Amino acid sequence: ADKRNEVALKKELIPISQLESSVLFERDCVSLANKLSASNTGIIAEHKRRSPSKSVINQSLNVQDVAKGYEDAGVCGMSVLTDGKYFGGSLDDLLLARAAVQMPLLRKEFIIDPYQIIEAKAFGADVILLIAAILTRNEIKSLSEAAKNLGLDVLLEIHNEEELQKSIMPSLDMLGVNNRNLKTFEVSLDISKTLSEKIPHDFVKVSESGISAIKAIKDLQQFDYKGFLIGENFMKTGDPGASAKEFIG
Ligand code: IGP
Repeated sequence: ADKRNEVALKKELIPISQLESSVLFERDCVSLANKLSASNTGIIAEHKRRSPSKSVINQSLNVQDVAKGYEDAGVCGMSVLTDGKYFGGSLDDLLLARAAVQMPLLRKEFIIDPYQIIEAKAFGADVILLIAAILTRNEIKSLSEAAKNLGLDVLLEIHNEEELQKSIMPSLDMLGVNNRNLKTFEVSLDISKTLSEKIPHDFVKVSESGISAIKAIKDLQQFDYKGFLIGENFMKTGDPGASAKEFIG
């Protein structure tokens, strides 16, 4: 509910007509789901300056360099946090990353309004995140369909079976299991392992958060995961691209 008020109160929104006439709005999106399906490593590397659980992670690097480093390392895609309040990100970060690389970009944001999806597309995203914990089934349906109509991929994030059952629908491309409990910040890869068999096979499975070793990826691949969303483990080093490269070989 907090987030809803924030979006509603946000001043000086760019008019939709202006977003829709931007150059990037015409760009053909690159499918992250397809890239993950075709990859042996499946890394989605995140740009994350700080977080509520860890406070400062890395405030000194610029987003273009991080994006280029990740792309050179051979990751499948990049997640760009655009939330300012909790993560210190912005839509400018997304735009700067877009100008630097060709790979699919995920707009990492608390999306609750179709306006944010139009914004995502106009600022260069290929994929949006929807979080089951903060949306009703009807909202997930209308938001995911709006994204599909713009050619964007949809990653739906869940943390338990109830959220999964509530969310299953054909307008989703990827199902992401967040290993971190957003309320307690507790992290366990067992969440991904337990939920894996409940997720229908037609969705590309992504494991999110708390991944800090190649061994963890190998384990999760046994549970049918194709994508691995990694932020802190790469961002906490001086050279996130080089850290990602170690995971890809
Ligand atoms: C990355 P980590 O532990 O590798 O830094 O996690 C990503 O999964 C995490 O940032 C995340 C997130 C979110 C952030 C997952 N879901 C929803 C904000 C909102």
